[in-house]
Amino acid sequence: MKVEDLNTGEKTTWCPGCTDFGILTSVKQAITNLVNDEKVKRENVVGVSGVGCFDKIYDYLNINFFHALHGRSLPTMFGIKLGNPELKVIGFGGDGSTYAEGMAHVVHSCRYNEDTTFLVFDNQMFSLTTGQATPVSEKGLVTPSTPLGVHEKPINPLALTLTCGASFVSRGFALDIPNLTKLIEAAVMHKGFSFVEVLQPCISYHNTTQFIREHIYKLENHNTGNYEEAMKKALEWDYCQNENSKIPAGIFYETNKPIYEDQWPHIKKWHTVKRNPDFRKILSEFKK
Ligand SMILES: Cc1ncc(C[n+]2csc(CCOP(=O)(O)OP(=O)(O)O)c2C)c(N)n1
Ligand code: SF4
Repeated sequence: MKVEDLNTGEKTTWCPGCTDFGILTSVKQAITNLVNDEKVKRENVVGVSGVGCFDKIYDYLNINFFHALHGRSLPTMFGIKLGNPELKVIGFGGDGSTYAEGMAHVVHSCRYNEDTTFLVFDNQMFSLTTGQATPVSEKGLVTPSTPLGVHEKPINPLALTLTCGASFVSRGFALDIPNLTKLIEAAVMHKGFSFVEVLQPCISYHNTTQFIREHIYKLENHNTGNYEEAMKKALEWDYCQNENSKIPAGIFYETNKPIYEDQWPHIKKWHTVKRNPDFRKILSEFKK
């Protein structure tokens, strides 16, 4: 399989130069590598996205795809996985929709540890709606929704997902395609809930490209099995733009623990059972 086989031919409507293109390229390369290495079957890959600039990836990626509601990628991914545990589910979210409207789902996907992969395109901004502050926007940021500046400290999604029990916690950068590709491959192959934060500067409303380039560094000699070390690294950057900020990238934490599907063996057979539901009867019950 070639990377180009994943093209859809759709015209892209992201702003020219948007760093979302870097994530799209990495996702395509990662899927191609996994399929060619026979680790994943292409027909078993299912993408899920919500609503935001990031979500347009479903138009540009030629795989099975479900376009869910704003902030609801995670429960949709969970439902697809439960419906057919043989599928490799890769979900996409924006920081706004994920940590504002959809926050509760983050907590529970980490707890359930279902075997899915979730990429958050983190531009610290609600970009599609022209640049309002999100729960990860830095303190003091002036936007149309925060004319006096953001008052609260940003949440730290890596510390949060670690706390909630995610078994794979990582951070990549949209403009570092080789490392992001490797990270996505590792996340997809990890058995359990894989959380991938992708720093994705929005060049139109919140251009942090230079800041991230200057402060990001690759995690090396880091013990990914050590929870305390992972938490220490997660807290190293507070999502604000300080001169002395250090932004670690790579796999922070990876551990094996029971996945949701394995605790309920009977669900593994659900998708093989032939059902013939009487939809008229079901609908009539709701009309009562
Ligand atoms: C429940 C609900 N709330 C708000 C919106 C409006 N809305 C659509 S896209 C969007 C911004 C998305 O921001 P984010 O998830 O960070 O993705 P980005 O556009 O930055 O990629 C908002 C607020 C909506 N569609 N549905
Ligand atoms: S608004 Fe920002 S995130 Fe959206 S397409 Fe343009 S540059 Fe990309």
